[in-house]
Amino acid sequence: MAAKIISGNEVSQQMKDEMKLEVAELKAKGLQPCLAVILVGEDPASKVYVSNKKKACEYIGIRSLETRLPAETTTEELLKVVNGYNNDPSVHGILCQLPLPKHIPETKILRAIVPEKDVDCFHPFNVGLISIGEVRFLPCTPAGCLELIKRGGFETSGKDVAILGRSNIVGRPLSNMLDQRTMNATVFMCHTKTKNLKEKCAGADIVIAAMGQPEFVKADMVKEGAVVIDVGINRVDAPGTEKGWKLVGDVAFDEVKEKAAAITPVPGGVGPMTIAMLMKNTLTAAREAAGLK
Ligand code: BQF
Repeated sequence: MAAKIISGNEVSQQMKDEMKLEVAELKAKGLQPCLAVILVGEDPASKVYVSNKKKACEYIGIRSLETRLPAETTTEELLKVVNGYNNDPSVHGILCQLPLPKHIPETKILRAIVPEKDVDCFHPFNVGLISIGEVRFLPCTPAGCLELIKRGGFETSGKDVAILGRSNIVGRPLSNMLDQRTMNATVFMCHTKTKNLKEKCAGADIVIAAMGQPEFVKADMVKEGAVVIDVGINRVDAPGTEKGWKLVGDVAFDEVKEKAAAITPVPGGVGPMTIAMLMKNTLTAAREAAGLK
């Protein structure tokens, strides 16, 4: 049985169309949602991500502001920019594109964004809210994974979920969300020191691969009929192609798709959903700032 391919391109497009209508309503009430993006340095992938975010804002009708700073920017200079946006009431969401240059402490910057505008949901206060099941902002990539499961027509309740990777950005918040009473999944977190990882994955109803290893998850690690969500974005050599490289996920797509009930592609899977969820958080921030709902 070949798997259903859950398209993040399609689902995110649908969400963006829904949000477009919502923004039109907010504008009619005199509210113009606004997202501020800070990019430090010249990382080419980061530039693409920032441009994806700006394009999504434009499509939906969210105003977007951008501050580009050189790689040599000091922590103090960056904090000034963050504070400027913190204190600007017309700005509802603020994000600082990661990764930051090595001399800038990420945690210090992420904690400087006021929690009310923390649309990436990286501030420890918002992370804490997630872990106690109080939802304001949703961490974008984890929420994107869950939305793909839901809109793909699959349940989490009573399911065993294997999460590969324990990053603060994906694996950890996902596990915090999935075992809440709203989702009712049983989670096992897998990482480099996990024993019998293959067997643990192969026992799961849902596998979420987020460890950043190209095509790590093979068919023998996946149960027949499982749902497989691929968070990985790895650039690998592809001799003979135009660019000389291609993007692959953390899942060996071609073999796993023959065994799974559903699988997300890379690109066009979780990636575009991350952007859609960021837009959703920005609307939440704007609504809450205006005292709506
Ligand atoms: C797609 C990100 C690692 C580190 C920092 C669409 C994106 C990616 C892929 C995108 C990501 C990854 C983002 C696709 C934002 C997701 O078509 O498959 C969109 O823009 N992302 C980021 O801002 O920072 C990252 C991954």
